[in-house]
Amino acid sequence: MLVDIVTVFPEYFDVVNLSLMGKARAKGLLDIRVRNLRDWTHDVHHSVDDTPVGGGAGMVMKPEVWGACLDDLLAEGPSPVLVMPNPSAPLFTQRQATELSHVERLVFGCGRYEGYDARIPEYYRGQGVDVREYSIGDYVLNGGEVAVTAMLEAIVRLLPGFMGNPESIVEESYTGRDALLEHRQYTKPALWRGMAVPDVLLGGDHARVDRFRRDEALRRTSEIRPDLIAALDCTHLDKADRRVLEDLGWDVSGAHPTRVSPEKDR
Ligand code: JDH
Repeated sequence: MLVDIVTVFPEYFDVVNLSLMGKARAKGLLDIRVRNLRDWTHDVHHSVDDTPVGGGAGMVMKPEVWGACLDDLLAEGPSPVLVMPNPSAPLFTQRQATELSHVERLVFGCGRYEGYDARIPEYYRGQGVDVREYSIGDYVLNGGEVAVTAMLEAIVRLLPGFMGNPESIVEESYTGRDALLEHRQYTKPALWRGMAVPDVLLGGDHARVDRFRRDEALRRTSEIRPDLIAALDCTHLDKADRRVLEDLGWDVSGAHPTRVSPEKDR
């Protein structure tokens, strides 16, 4: 996979040389090129931003500099997917990570200030480029760099041959048949500071262990992420699953689980 990252803080991406991403690069699975957006400026101040048209606080990234940069990058290699983090875009999820792990080339554009001129993604879409704007979560960052780092790590760990993953490890939480939070995990010792590991996990009965973990996953997901329960396909639930969910106040007779009664009534 070939990755270009455009940023006004290229040093920020020294992090991609470390740890697992560094290993993927060393293995030849990944080639990351970090570009300084200011290299495409022509004025003495190397400015990349200007005041917002229509007024308002802060500055907005100018389209001309981005245009010059992206034209050059697009002319270079295979046609990429262009990813631009944006706090007001749809959420980046495991689905997007999986999808993007299959592309040959990615170009990430990191905005700063109050964001970038809206015509940048619009222009490249008009040129036939697959442009994706995503947010990594409902909190405010100062720019796209942290978002690109998170997206890239989520994508790169899915590459075949990365982390010793055989063909795909795509069957993980948030994708696949059941998108549940995981059960809690324990290691030795069985008793630590007076706190015991659940007995069933020490018993060696694999069927009981599996059921215990599945029940816990359902209970914890219902409590912490009821949205994930509501998105489950009921046809994928076994008898024991249905019982657990019904005990937790879900109706599992439809296509997807629904709350039997509002939370406040239970
Ligand atoms: C890219 C610049 C800084 C900060 C205005 C927007 C209230 C606009 N999950 C994520 N959070 N933040 C980003 C992100 C932030 C960025 C850029 C991504 C480029 N910035 C910036 C504040 C605003 N703000 C949210 N509204 C609810 C007003 C830009 C991100 C991602 N991905």
